[in-house]
Parts: sequence; structure tokens; C-alpha cells
Amino acid sequence: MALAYIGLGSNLEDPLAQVNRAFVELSQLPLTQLLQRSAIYTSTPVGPQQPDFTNAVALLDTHLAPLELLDALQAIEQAHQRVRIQHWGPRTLDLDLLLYGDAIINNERLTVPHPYLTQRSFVLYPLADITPDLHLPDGSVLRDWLAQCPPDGLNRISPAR
Ligand code: A4P
Ligand code: MG
Repeated sequence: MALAYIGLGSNLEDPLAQVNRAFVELSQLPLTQLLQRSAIYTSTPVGPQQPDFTNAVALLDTHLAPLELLDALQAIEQAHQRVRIQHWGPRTLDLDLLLYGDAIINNERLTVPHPYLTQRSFVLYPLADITPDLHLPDGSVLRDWLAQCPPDGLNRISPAR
């Protein structure tokens, strides 16, 4: 059993509806419980010019192994008819495995913690909604990363629950 944090992002085809639907789908994964959802935010895009994103984070308690969880996340992305056109480009739904317990994973399919986690306000602030005193596997603390990452372009549009 592991606590896994999932980053949700969408900037096409009614992003708020995409994110809300993804929360429901995450709650229906096998061997998995959806424990908490962050607030939902809009954020200015990192990377190429494109529409603003809607972002959030989910906390799962799961018996799925990391690659099984990645498969399940990619199946949900597919169900949202996500087409990969451009790296870091627009998408109907992006699900990133941010953290899987204290695991450090580096293989062909999976890098955990997610490589940009500590640099992205649209990940750090939603993580803090759920677990403000979070420690990362390398021993660093979320509060320190937050202090270095102002919430520029980040707007909370619905509360955590
Ligand atoms: N992969 C490796 N590690 C992971 C992981 N921890 N979680 C592999 C999920 N996938 C992981 O991903 C490509 C491959 O990464 C997958 O096949 C998987 O095996 P992808 O989602 O198809 O590609 P991508 O999303 O274009 O690239 P990447 O590097 O995942 O981009 P990000 O980091 O997801 O960034 N701006 C705002 N404001 N909000 C956003 O949500 N998102 C992005 C995408 C860019 N700018 C953004 C946002
Ligand atoms: Mg991704």
C-alpha cells in the first residue's frame, strides 16, 4: 500500500470538466482509494504558447504497483481522447505521477518524483493544500520549495475537499 500524489492538468475542451471527470475516474481505480483532492486552479502555461491550464492534485491510497498505476493513469488519459501532438503542448488531460510513497524510480517509462515537481507552482500549491508538511524522498520539505516558487499566474477557482 502506498500514498501516491497525482498531478492533473488540462487546457483543452472544457478543462474544469476534464479535471472533475478525472477525479471521479481516479476514485474508481481498482485497489485504490481517492483520499483527498486539492483546490482547483487555473495557471498560465509553462512551455509553448497555448491556452491557460486548469490544474489540481489528488492523493491516492493504492495497492497498485508504480507501473500498474502509470498504466491506469494513461488509460484515463486515453479515455479523455488525449492526442499527443507536441511535447509540453496543449492536452485534454495530463496525469502525472508526482510521488509514490518515498520511492525514487528511474526507468524508461517512469521518473518519480516527477522531475519538475519542485519548480512548478501549479504542482507545489495544490500539494500544499493536501499535505502542507510534506517531505520529499530526498529529505527536502515542500515548504522550502514553496518559498522559492511564487504563485504567479496561479488562481484558485474551487476549494479543496
Ligand atoms: N513518464 C515518466 N515519468 C512519469 C511520471 N512521473 N508521470 C513518462 C507520468 N508520466 C511519466 O509523458 C511522456 C512520458 O513520460 C509518458 O509516456 C510516461 O511513460 P506525456 O504526458 O506523454 O508527455 P508530456 O506531458 O508532453 O511531457 P511531460 O514531460 O510529461 O510534460 P509535463 O511535465 O507533464 O508538462 N503548464 C501549466 N500551467 N500547467 C500544466 O499542467 N503541463 C505541461 C506538461 C506543460 N506546461 C504546463 C502544464
Ligand atoms: Mg505528463
